[in-house]
Order: sequence, then C-alpha cells, then structure tokens
Amino acid sequence: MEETLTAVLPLPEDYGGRRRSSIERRVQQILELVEGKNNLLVLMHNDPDPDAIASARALEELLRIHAPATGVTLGHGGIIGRAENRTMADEIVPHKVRISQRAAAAEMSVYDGVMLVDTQPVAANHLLWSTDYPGEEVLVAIDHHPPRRSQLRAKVHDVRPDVGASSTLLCEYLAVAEVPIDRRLATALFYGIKSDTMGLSRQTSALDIWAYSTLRHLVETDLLNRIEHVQVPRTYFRSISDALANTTIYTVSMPSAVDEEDEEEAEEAEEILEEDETDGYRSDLERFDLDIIALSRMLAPGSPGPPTGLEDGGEDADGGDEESEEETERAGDIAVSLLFDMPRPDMAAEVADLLMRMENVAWVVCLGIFQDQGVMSVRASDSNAKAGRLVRIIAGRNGSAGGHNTMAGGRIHLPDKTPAERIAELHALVPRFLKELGAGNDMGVALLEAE
Ligand SMILES: [Mn+2]
Repeated sequence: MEETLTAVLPLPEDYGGRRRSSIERRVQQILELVEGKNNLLVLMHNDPDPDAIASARALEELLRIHAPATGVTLGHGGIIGRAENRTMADEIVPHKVRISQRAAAAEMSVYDGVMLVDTQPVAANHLLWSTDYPGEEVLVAIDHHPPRRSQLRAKVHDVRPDVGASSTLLCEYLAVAEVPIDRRLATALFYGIKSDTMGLSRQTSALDIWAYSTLRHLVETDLLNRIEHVQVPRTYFRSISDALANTTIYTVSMPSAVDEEDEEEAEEAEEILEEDETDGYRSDLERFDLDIIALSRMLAPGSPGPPTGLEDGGEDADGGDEESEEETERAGDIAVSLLFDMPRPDMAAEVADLLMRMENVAWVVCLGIFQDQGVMSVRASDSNAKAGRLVRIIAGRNGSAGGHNTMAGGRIHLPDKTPAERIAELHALVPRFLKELGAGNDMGVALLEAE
C-alpha cells in the first residue's frame, strides 16, 4: 500500500500569491503550447545526471495529468555512465530513448515540439546543438544553470541560477499545478536535488530546502538505497585507482600570485567571456526566494544556515567587486587529476566529487579524454569561486563550457589527433589552470606520495 501512496506537495506556508500566479501562468502557457501536439520530446542534456532524469520524469507527469492527449517521449544524447545514474534511469525512466548525435537531425523531425530540462537552448550540452533546430522554437526550458549572454530563449523560459537543482523547480510546478506525485517520482526528485547540491551543501536556495524537506517524507527508502548504493564492477576500482595515481596536489602560494597574469592572455580571456559570460539575467521568479528564507530555517533547523548567493542582495555573482575578489583568493590546495582514455564521459565529474573530500582542498580539476574530446570537470570549495568562468576561459573558442561558482564542466574538441597528441593536449591544459588559480610556480606533489 505504501508504494502507491501519492500526494500533492504542500507549498511553503508563506508562499506568495504573486509567485503562485506567476507559476500558474507558466503552467497555463505550457498547456496552451502543447495543445494539439501528438509527439513531444522532453530532452535532457547529454550524459544525463539524476537531476535531469528526475526533471524529465516530473515534466512528463505534469503533462500526463494536465494534457493527457499529448504523446510525450523522454530523450537524451550521450551516455548515462555513472552506475548510480544508470540504475536511476532504469528505475525511473526505463521508457526513455537515446538519440545518437549523427541521427539527431533526422530524429528531431519526428517530434512536433521540444522541451528542455536541466539545460537551455543556448547551452552546448544537448542534442539540438548538433542540429539546425531553431532554439527559439523550443517550447519550454526549465533550468538552473547560469545563462549565457544570448537572446535565445524558449517560449516558456524559466532559468534560475540561484536554485540548486532543476528538480526543485519542477517540484514547484508540480505543487502549484496540484499534480499528485507517487513515491517513485518523489524519490527521483529527492535524489536529483540531493546529488546536484551534495545534500544541500552547495549551491542551495531556500526553495531547494523546501523541496528537499517536503519530499523527504515521501521517499521510498529501498529505491533510494538501490540507486545510491548500487554495486559497481571491478573495473570501476581500477579506473579510480588510475585516477588517484595520476593526481597531483598543488598549493596556492600567495594570493598575489595572480598579479603575474599575462596581460595579453587576460585580454583574450575577457573577450571570450564577453561573448559567453553570464549576463546577470535573473528570472522574475528568483527574488521571491527571499520570501521563504525564514520558512526554510524553520523547516530545516540543522541546515547549513542561510543559503549562499542570497545575501548579496541579488547582485550578479560575477560582478567582480573588490571585496568578494579578495575573499575568493583564499589559499588552499588544488588537486589536478588526469584521466586518460575514460570508459565514460562522466568519469571526470565522479572523480572530481571524490577529490573534493580532501582536507584543505580549494579546487579540483579533472581532465580526461573520452573518444575525440577532452573533458574538464572543475569543483571549488568556496561558494564565491568562479568555476564556470574558469572553464570558459580554458575552453576558449575551441570548446564549450559552463557551470556554477562551485562546479563546472567543459569539452575541448580534439578531432584528427592521435591518442598521443590528445594526451599531450591534456597535459598542456594543466599549467593554464594552475596559472589562472595562482599556483603557476608550484611543482606539485603526487597525491599518493604526499604526506
Ligand atoms: Mn542540474
């Protein structure tokens, strides 16, 4: 009987009427957009993670309840690699389809509408990027990644970078639209938020705390355990062992080390950032997050205090004012891991998360090769760090990158290169990262040989 329990998520008690009607309006818009559509594609980003999977399933449920005549397909490009994510996909979205990069253009013509979750039209990490599908035709984009400077917007475009997970946004939609959710979906959304925010420890807003605490009572514990503690093949440990053997620890000597930055390179970087950087766009919904800070404290007395990113009064995190610059220069260790020939593209992110557990670590940079691409995964411990900005500088014009202050990723395209040349390219990235992080002169010490 427990398994079939369903519930409409209760909204926060002081959830404002304006806020509610704003979400209601968006739901209404979505329903108008899908009217008469028979074959919609809800598209996750490539190499979907738990947040993308849960968000896709939640949007499907919203449509199933409110637009039952609409056919919906859940799809993604890339590979679901991490064992936890594969298990989650098998349990939560066994009906999803994988669309190959090569067939993307042809396959896209089958659908009469596309919605993006956990990504947005201008991002390079989804299949539309490799087709000529017009981004402004995307019906819906619900995402929490910092937006790029672009006019490209979905028809219903809800992008809130202060929120820790797209699953949180979907919880808000489901609650406002009074869609009852079962324990499986609750578990999926809970794990989506948990994994994107590392259990509310990074990039967390008041809305995340609300969703997390509300979902917690509905979680199917067995299912969550099956996903979170899935067993892995022996080869997994070899990959981790190789990664650790190729990890070097560098130390930021002095905060002033960044002064040595080469002027020319800095100018080039600024140019790239001007094209790509977050433009500080804020959804009109975000400011309402302030309304429920008090509530969130009540809900989660053991939570890590007021969510970061809200105290700055809504200033753009990339504003670069002197004070916060100084705070970010706090010294700490930099762990750099090189992963040659990764079995799957999300290996770099997994190793990066693991290395973040190291004492005194300020930055983790994992660089790997998957097929003909260099994969970068960066983590920072300081919530004011600019990890997204860092990977955009490094990726430059020869790649794609994006992310938040504390977590970011990117790809560098390395076609027409021999395996040895790809490895050389990867090695060449290390001094560039170290220079940006103020450790350009440090020789480093191997992790497994360090004290
Ligand atoms: Mn996400």
